[in-house]
Order: sequence, then C-alpha cells, then structure tokens
Amino acid sequence: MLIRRRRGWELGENRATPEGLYLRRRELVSAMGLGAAAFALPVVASAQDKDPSARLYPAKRNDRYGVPTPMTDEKRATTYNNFYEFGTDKSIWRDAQKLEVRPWTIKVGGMVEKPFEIGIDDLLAKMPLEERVYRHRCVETWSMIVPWSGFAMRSLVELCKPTGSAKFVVMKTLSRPSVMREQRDLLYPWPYTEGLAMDEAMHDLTFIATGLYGKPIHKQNGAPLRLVAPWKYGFKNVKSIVSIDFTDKRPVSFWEKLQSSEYGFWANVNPQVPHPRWSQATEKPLGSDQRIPTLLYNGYAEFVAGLYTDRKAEKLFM
Ligand SMILES: Nc1nc2c(c(=O)[nH]1)N[C@H]1C(S)=C(S)[C@@H](COP(=O)(O)O)O[C@H]1N2
Ligand SMILES: [Mo]
Repeated sequence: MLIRRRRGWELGENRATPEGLYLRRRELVSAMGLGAAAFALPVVASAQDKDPSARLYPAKRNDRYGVPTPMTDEKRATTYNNFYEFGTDKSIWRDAQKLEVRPWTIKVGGMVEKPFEIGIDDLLAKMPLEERVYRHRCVETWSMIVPWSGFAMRSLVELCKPTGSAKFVVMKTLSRPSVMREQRDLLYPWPYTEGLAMDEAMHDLTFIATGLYGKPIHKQNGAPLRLVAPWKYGFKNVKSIVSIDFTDKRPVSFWEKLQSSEYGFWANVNPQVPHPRWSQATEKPLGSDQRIPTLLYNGYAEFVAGLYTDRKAEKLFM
C-alpha cells in the first residue's frame, strides 16, 4: 500500500511539483519516521526520472557575444510563451507540462553522408554545453533577455555530416496531437517547420538550447531542444525539434506557409522595416511598462550582418 502511494507521487504529480514543495515532502517522509533506507533510493530514482540531464546544468557561461541586461525574470519567460501546438494564447505553460520529453529521438536525414537517429541524452553527452545570455525579439514586438544553455548549432551540423550539396537545414517540431491539441486544427501547416541557410546554421551565434536559467529547458520553452537564432524574429526559433534535414532547396516555414505576405524566410530583425500591420521600431521587454528601441539584427549586427552582404536582393527583414 505505502509503496504504491509513494510511486504515485514519484511518477505522476512530482513531475509538475515545484522543487521546494517536492523537497519539503521528502523532509516530511523522514519526519514521519518511515525509515530512510526504505525511501532514499526510490526518491533519488525519481529525481533522475524527472530529467536525466538535470545534472548537466548550469553550464559555464560564454560571454563572447556580450551579456545583455536586464535579465528577464524566469517566471515571466516561462509563463508568457508562444507555442501554438498547445494553444494560440500566451498562457500555454500549464498545458505544455503534459509533453513527455523522454524518450526523445532526433532524426537526421536528407543530404547527409548517412541518415541516423540519436536520442537526446546521447546527443547531450557529445555536445560541448555552455550558457549564453541572448536577446529575444518576437515579431509581435515583445522581447526578453534569457540565459540559454546548450551548444552551438555548428557542433550539431558537424555531427550530422551534411554533403557538399546541402544549402539549407530544415528543423521540425514533434507531432503529437494527443497533447499538442492545436495540432488537431488542420488549418495550420503542422508540424511547425523552420530552416536556416547553411552559413547561418554554421555561424557561431546560432545556438541549440537544451537548458534555460541553469536547468533543463522548460517544456513550454521548447524542451528538450530548440533553435535560438537571436538576430532573427522569434518565430524562427523552432521548439521541441524531432527532425533535422539538409536540402538544396529553400524550405517554406510554418508562418511563411500561413501568410507569406507577412512572414518570410530570413526574418532578420530590423526596426526600420515595419511589419505590414505594425511598426517594428520599438519593443516591450517582458515585465516592463516602457517600450525601448529595437536594434538592427536585434543588437547582433557586428556578428551577423556579413552573412547578408551578397543577399541584398532577398527580403531579409520579414
Ligand atoms: N514549435 C513551435 N516553435 C515556436 C513557436 C510555436 O508556436 N511552435 N513560436 C515561435 C515564436 S513566435 C516565438 S516568439 C518563440 C517563443 O519562445 P518562448 O516561448 O520560449 O519565449 O518560439 C518560437 N518557436
Ligand atoms: Mo514570436
């Protein structure tokens, strides 16, 4: 009886229980005098079940691209989200907790030496983890500054071994309409798809986030791995990736498919190029009442502007 009850906590509820409460429960168990030996092992196992990558964070910070301030509160960045698979408003964080992120397999294919699949924990073991504090600018004009952990996308591309003919990389989000309920709405071109040109993907600023605020990345923010290309509008940053394909044709991304007159492929931040329905000159940091000026390439021009000197004919800023 007792064991079944305890298992109940471990396997279900605990996953959604804030850490403090969880630890207090452990204290309660020992205070009840229920024998440390009987409980210690299962409780430890439960902590690992929760997320086997937890011990990898926090990772050492890399400040090569600056450390912008002020940092957005964790609570705000994790309770105000865009993740349309769970719903079209910003308050999907509770529903996103239903997403199971283990086991999690990433399929690599297209123009590569040899297609393969890799589990997220095997991938994490191969990648050089670090933390980077980046600006994030949503096309809707809200913004944030958060500490991502993860690895340069270049390390992942190198692992994939694309062939010389690959010009673009395409990444897709999981399809799981049982929990991603908005995927039942077939008016959207699911699964969420995004892409980068190869030189963008290989740029050292381009990041794959697997952690956030020194912990495994929150489900609502795209667990267990999502793209972070901080000089582009937020919609490029595809969440909960399950496939990576290399191709020689420019992919059409989710928002571009829905509304190509408003959302393009390059989507570089530029305060002087308005969205067809609103200005992009300023932005509202999450948690602030004051709008601030938006920066060209979201403040990363010195690093990435060179990627576009030979692409002037393209619609670079939508
Ligand atoms: N799969 C998926 N990825 C997505 C989105 C989405 O709806 N689905 N929204 C995008 C948009 S518009 C933004 S601004 C960012 C938001 O990331 P955040 O919730 O971690 O702040 O995720 C991007 N990635
Ligand atoms: Mo966005």
